[in-house]
Amino acid sequence: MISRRGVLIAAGLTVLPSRAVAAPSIVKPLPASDFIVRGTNAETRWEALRDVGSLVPVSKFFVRNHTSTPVLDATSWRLEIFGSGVTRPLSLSLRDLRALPSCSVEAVIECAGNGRSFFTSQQGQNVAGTPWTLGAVGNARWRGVPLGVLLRLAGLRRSAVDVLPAGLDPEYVTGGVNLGRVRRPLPVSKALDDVLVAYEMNGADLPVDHGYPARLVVPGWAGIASIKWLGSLEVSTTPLHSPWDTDFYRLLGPSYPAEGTLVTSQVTKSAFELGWGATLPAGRRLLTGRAWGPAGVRRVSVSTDGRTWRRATPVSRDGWTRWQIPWLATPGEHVLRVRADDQPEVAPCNTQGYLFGAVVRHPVTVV
Ligand SMILES: Nc1nc2c(c(=O)[nH]1)N[C@H]1C(S)=C(S)[C@@H](COP(=O)(O)O)O[C@H]1N2
Ligand SMILES: [Mo]
Repeated sequence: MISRRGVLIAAGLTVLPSRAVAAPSIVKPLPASDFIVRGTNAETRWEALRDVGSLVPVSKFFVRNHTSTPVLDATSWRLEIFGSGVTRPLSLSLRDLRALPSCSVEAVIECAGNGRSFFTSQQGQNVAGTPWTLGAVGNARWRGVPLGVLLRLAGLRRSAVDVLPAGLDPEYVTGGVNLGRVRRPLPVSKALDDVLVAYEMNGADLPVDHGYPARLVVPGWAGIASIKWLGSLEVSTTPLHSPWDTDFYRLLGPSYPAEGTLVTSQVTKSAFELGWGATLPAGRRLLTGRAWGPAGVRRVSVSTDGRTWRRATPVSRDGWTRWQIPWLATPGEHVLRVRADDQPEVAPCNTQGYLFGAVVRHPVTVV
């Protein structure tokens, strides 16, 4: 007797472990030791990064899907570049893309809503959206073609102002309204600066959940800019818009102008490589964590007593800064705090809970 699993394997199909059922929108396994599943998304558990180097392996990298991961056929995939901002529209196959000059960068991708739940738990504010803790962030090495190379190949006009990348995942329907493909305009100035059309993550083909066969990587900017499953790039001499810049990813609320403020760069953050409310044995311990920001991080300080701050030691500084600091842990309840550069104690509130950059109060119990 050959099992159904055996038949599928014989047919060359991947059989997913049953655990993946928790988020049918995501293909890779999401073991509970590494991820917290939140609807169509999964955030990385910080304790799962404790013994991990600078690069987050795909098996632990967070996933943010508006709908679900599409499994695209790379042989028929094309990237279309068109619009009033180019003189030579292009239709590239994956082979064409791979034949172009490439470069490799280590860069953090972080959801603009990372840390959103702390607006409520630390500041008592109501915000809408996925209640991430701090795990909607990851650092990887990406290889791909600089977007500027592609735009110039397509005959970029000097008058071009915006590029609108669109994904090939299912159209996004919310509140009964179909908003179409996930897409968000990017100014030509950023497109020509450091953006990649990436086809590799950590030295291997992009995994399906992270945009196979190609995605944008927009260093320092909110994760929404890094469009996955890239299918087209419209280039325009007039400003382009989508609900992802007119409605979502805008800072709205009493302290902002009525039309809101566009989210572009991320804000500086830091985290301990510890579970929330972790139990630790008393004695000499090494606290470890990471800190990151759109222009890197200079200083990391840690407070273990609710009052004083001590400077942590950087361990590596690549896409993000890994740091460590010794702590003599005494039995009882403690609140640990880490602050990178000028992280404030309070984050300015916005109704959709973006860019929570305040110092997080991390509870632990020492026994
Ligand atoms: N096509 C497409 N691209 C997308 C998204 C999406 O749902 N569809 N989500 C965006 C958001 S909001 C984030 S934070 C990042 C997450 O990237 P990751 O899933 O590879 O971690 O992808 C961005 N690119
Ligand atoms: Mo995001």
